[in-house]
Amino acid sequence: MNIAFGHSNMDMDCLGSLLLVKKLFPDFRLVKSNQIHPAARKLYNLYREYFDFLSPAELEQEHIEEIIIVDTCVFSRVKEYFNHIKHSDPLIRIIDHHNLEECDILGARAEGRPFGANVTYLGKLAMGRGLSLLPEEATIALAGLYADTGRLIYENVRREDFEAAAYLLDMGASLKLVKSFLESIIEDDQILVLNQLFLVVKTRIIQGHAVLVSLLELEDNINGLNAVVEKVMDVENPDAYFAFFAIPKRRTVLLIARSQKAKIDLHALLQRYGGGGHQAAASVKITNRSGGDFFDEFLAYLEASLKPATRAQDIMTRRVLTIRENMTLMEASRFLEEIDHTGAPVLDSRGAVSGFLSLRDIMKGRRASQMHAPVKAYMTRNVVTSDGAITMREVERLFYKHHISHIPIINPRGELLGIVTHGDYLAYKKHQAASPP
Ligand SMILES: [Mn+2]
Repeated sequence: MNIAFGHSNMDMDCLGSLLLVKKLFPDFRLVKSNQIHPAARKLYNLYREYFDFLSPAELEQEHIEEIIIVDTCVFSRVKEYFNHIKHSDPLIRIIDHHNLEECDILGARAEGRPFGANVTYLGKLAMGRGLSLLPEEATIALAGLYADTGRLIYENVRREDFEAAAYLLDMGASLKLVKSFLESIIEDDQILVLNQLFLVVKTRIIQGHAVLVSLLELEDNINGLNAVVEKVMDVENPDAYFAFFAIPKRRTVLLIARSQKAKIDLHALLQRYGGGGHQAAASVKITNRSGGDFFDEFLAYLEASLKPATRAQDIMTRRVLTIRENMTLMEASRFLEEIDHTGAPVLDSRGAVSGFLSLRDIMKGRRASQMHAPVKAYMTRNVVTSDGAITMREVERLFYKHHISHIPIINPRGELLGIVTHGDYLAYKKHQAASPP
């Protein structure tokens, strides 16, 4: 017999991969993990007949010739199946999108590419063979692809993920159904906790970062708390969120943390307490401590260990080309054209910022045939300036609030130190984002 299985606690990418294996290699039977990830249970329950799964216990009497393992290459994550494989020396083929160097399954032949989803590699194989899928099969596979790529927006996404998604859509995948499977908050107790969290979350500014924190007491563990924390994160959009759940009955405190900034490395932070995960998502369970006690200690630890947030002075352009108040509009216009800028700060005779002149201001002068008038007659006088210590959040707020694209950064004497433009801000945003797990 030939069999295929994925990692324990099967998620949607794992299920989607298995379904494509069944289509690509019809002489392989799929084996079901004893555990299905809470986020994948709805999909599994509605489509279980499309998998025609064996249970691991059904392998006991079988002689296994070949095995395909999907979505993992780590032995501990497939141990539950091997415990039931007897009197066999199977060939093992691994199809995985994780780091194949971590593979510790002896004698296995590993293949795969670092695509956002494992479904993508198998989807590309199916495309290559001109294989047709039923709309239901395409829906299952696309749900897996979307789940692992955050709907094609995570940084792990490659062009192949889009190609495989396009193929699955061609095969009739239903985006409406996929969307419903991706909804992670489905249980009543999740919704209850979600509402409670919105009442207790607080934003603290720690080393310039907007850090959301909450401490909530729960009667007992509930499933899918991660999804609830992520929902709050989505709505509140802090730099990081530390959600503490105290469960007195079990004498435990659970800390679930999420970060949107590369500077806040949760895996590193939580290691001190024996927890971990990824840079952007990590958790830890503490026993025999009260919630309030651990909460206070952890916040003090954050205060002492977070790296300071990026400030305007860290990203500003320092060599700023400026215009003097007594230049004529004509001279200023030629100057802007020469330096290829749409505007520049204007300095008075003492070198302090007194205004800002943009191409639009010059247009007004041109229409009034006043190109020989001094700049100070047409410049914008109420310039929004700032000191260099403002955070990126404040920079963003100033751009939107005042509809401006430049923020001159000045010292207390009004002298120009630099300027923050949309370009500076976007370059920062592009590189500071935290990588998803
Ligand atoms: Mn995966």
